[in-house]
Amino acid sequence: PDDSAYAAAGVPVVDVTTTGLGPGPLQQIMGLMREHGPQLVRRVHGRDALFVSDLDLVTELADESRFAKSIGPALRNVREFAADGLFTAYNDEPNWARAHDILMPAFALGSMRTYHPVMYKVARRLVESWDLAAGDGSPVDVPGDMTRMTLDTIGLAGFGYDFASFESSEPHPFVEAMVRCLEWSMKRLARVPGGDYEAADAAFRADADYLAQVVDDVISARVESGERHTDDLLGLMLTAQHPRDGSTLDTANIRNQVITFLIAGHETTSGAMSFAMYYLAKNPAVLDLVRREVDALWGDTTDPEPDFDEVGRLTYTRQVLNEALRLWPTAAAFSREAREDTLLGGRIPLRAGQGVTVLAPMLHREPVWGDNPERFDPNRFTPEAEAARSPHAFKPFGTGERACIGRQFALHEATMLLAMLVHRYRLVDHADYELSVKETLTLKPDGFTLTLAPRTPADRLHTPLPGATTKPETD
Ligand code: FDE
Repeated sequence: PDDSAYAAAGVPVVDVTTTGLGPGPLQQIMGLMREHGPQLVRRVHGRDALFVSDLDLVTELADESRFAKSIGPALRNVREFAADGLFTAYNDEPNWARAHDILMPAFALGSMRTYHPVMYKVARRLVESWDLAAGDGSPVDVPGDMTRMTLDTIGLAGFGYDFASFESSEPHPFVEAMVRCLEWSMKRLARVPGGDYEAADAAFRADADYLAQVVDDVISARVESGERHTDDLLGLMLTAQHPRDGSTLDTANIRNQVITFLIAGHETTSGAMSFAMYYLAKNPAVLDLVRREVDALWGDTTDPEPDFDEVGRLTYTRQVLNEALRLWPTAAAFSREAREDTLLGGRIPLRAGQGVTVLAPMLHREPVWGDNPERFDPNRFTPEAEAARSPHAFKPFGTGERACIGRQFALHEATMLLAMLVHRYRLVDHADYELSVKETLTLKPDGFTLTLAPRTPADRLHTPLPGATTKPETD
């Protein structure tokens, strides 16, 4: 549509060419939406992108009969290194459906039982490293360590490969290369016509080649071991046949899937845990309720080993994660495209194939969330509150058939770790941290550190709350 069509539909066009997209393109759009409302076109160097966040339009976009996932400009850039992996495959690429059908069982809730022991083992690595810091009072790098943990977890649980991230004070080179690839994908969106990007592109190529090489090592380690697991992702990819047509994944596609899972499975999850830790450190009353929940389960056990079912009982801890994902959904935007020419909201003209991007952080601050959407309040996720709210008001995992396949995986891993940390440590906001959100396509609290002190048995003596121990008071 041209400007007059947008004007007729009441959609402001905001040209940011003079300022550029800056270091935080998503936060820039959040700012623009606060100023101009929940639908707008961002124009940069003549390139237009339509963003929406109002509940009505997002509800409409979730209708799979009219809309489908769109591989927009950002994901097209990610395709340069993840190709036809699940996240970046086009809807009609045969490898999407093939891989989706083959891998779905590996992400069903029941499969989490298989991954649970590995998740626990890696969580212990983080705890051991944090115990040292608690011992000498040195600060821990929260997002850095969360990223170590999630990379090791997806590596081991998905592919039987150990990145051993806690053995080094630097992030694993795979993580550094991957973050640079994501940054390249993001910065490429802001390119100026006629600019010289040769050096940036060459550096990107080198990083992408390195990622591919690590992944080839992961795959060949498995193949050479001669083991025929079928209970992890790699095992399934190497052996499983499509349930209907018996086809298998080809080698190139397996490589793309491994890259995809290593990327999708760790940056987003570590960001979510980091934001949750941030809000716990800043909200003593919420922290106290999580403590009651974990203490009710584990009491004074020094080294509780959560079992699979216990993680399912950590309902308040899970609410804390959801609330952190509401305010800062770490995969903050997803795009939809019209299947046919249509009018969105009865007025915004969209051509078939034209993309619209949903900005989840602003959807998550819509009026449906009440008067004070900035307030961190896990009670927004009690079962009653959830039942009373549209399912489209909360979309940290995307929507429809292309929604996040790793949701249960991420939530299980994150809930267990948060509970273990809260049970074990007092969290000290020693630097009086002020939130600054770093964007590398995904979101993270930048430079967030805590100091820790071990909790004592005396810390665990709670005055019982009236009623159920894990039921928070409402205010
Ligand atoms: C997916 C996803 C999504 C969608 C996107 C679009 O639509 O475009 C989202 C939003 C997400 N995802 C989010 C998230 C968050 C978190 C924390 C996560 N996520 C996690 C995870 C883990 C893992 C392993 C994963 N994740 C994975 C994944 C995949 C593979 C995908 C693609 C799917 C299809 O089929 O398409 C996703 N994820 Fe996620």
